[in-house]
Amino acid sequence: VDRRDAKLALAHLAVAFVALALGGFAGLLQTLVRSGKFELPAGISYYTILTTHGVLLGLVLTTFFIIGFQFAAVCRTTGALSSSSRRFGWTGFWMMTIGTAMSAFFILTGQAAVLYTFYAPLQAHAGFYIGLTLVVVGSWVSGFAMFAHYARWRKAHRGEASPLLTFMSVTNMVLWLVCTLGVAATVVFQLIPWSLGLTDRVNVLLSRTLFWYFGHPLVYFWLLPAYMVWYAVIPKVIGGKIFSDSLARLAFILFLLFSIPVGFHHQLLEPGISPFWKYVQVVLTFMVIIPSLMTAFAMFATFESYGRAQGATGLFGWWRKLPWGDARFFAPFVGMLFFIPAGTGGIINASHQLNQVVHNTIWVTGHFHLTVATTVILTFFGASYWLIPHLTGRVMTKAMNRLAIIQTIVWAVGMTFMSGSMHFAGLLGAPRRSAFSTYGNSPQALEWIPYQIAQAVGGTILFIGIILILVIVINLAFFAPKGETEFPVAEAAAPQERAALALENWKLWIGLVVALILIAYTVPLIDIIQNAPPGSKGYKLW
Ligand code: HAS
Repeated sequence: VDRRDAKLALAHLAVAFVALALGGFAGLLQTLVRSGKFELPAGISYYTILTTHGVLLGLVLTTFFIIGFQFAAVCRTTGALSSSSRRFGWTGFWMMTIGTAMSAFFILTGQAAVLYTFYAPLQAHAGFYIGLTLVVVGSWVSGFAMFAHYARWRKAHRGEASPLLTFMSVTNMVLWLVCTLGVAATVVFQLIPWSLGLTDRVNVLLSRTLFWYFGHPLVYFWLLPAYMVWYAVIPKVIGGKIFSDSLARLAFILFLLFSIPVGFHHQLLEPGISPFWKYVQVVLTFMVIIPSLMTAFAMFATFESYGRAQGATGLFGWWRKLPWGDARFFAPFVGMLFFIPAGTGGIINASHQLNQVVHNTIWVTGHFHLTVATTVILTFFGASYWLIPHLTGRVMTKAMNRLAIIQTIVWAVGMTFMSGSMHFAGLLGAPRRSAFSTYGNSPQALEWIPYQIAQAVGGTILFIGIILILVIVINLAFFAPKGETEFPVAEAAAPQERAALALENWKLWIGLVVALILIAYTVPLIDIIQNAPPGSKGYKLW
């Protein structure tokens, strides 16, 4: 990656890891509060801490890491950015950073205890929403920088399919652009005027629906960069090849098509949406599981083909050929393993009837700590082990590699305790998003306490994991020996098939995305607007 583009990518990663440090500390405090053994000092509210945690880790860490990683991936595979694209990239970065600082100020001063989903009728200070708007608009500016770069490359390479990592980054940015339109609409047209006092009431169902139009594809915006590493980088790290370039591209296009028109599976218990449209979106949710199953298949195929090429025999002989001592492989692999129960949990959530058992319980918190906070984040950590030294012109030492293996194990153990006990407590009815309470010593609530203590144990182990990753990242950025580290990109096992070109027919795919969104959302949105009750005046927790 060109030195100037490396700086841009590094700036994004730096903000991401600062967010990890602060958000991780807030997470530790939360699990301690919920154990019932600790109280926050100086009247700090549990919800201030919970909002800090969710916004910094769920929204800031992810968005900054992903945009930084994608800039690096695009430049690695299609060359340096033009000076105007780079300028746009920096403009986007500063808009996002200023927006984050603004929102963080209002959260930390207790004026935005609205959690990371900022559902109405909870109301925050207008500055919080304006800060978030800057983050989203900044990410669009960066997205346009990437699109312009991609368009320039395509013009110069007519009739060729773009390199896999560039294609994947562009697909993920298109997904982001289309889905953030929903959150931008609710923030700009509903929440900002309402929090400024320009409108008196807010249509709660409309704002939640627009949020989830964005909120579900958001989770795939997090997942797809992890899949980029699995498909295009891991085969190279282990010494193998990409099982199928076209399969990988098709999986990404399926995510683009099916990840947006499914927001209702977060609103299955919400009145005001007809069961028919919930059913339609549940069916579409089951469609979006398919590209993950394709990915599982492709990963097994990659590992097995590599193992057999190394002489492995039998059904699982390949297992012994994998490079277990290499943290660049080990961390993402543990992420893959955790995705098996994590994805199964997602399928349970999406099953309309089972959702009634788990909705709004801490099971859901357990689910997303397995998905984003294990599968995705361990893959991001694994990527950092080559990406940061590649960008800073350094090499990872053996000692740091060993520490990274320990970090992965610590994370896996901490998360097994924390997320495992969240799943069990959820099945016993423990609500999510609540501070410690025995609910008047009700026998039901007393049953949850041992699980809450297990969560605090897991949370503490995870916090040790955060300290370890920060030590490694700081070492890789500033202290590791100077040298050259490769940005590993694998070759496809078979030469690119013709399908790759068809999968870059954006008019077709974006047209289909729009059609699916219109089918899934037009009638329900008309219903929500036409049958709207007077709306809520809102509640402030400050
Ligand atoms: Fe989810 C709630 C359904 C995936 C994140 N989800 C959430 C929330 C978050 C989140 C943050 O239908 C909470 C939002 C809130 O605050 O309210 N989710 C799904 C489904 C999937 C799914 C069907 N979720 C994710 C991913 C996330 C994420 C990915 C983040 C990155 N989720 C739901 C539903 C709710 C929900 C409902 C609402 C619940 C409620 O009521 O509030 C699917 O995409 C999952 C498909 C995945 C698989 C797994 C494939 C396995 C692979 C690994 C292969 C392993 C290998 C290694 C190769 C089918 C690819 C193996 C080696 C060996 C040796 C074994």
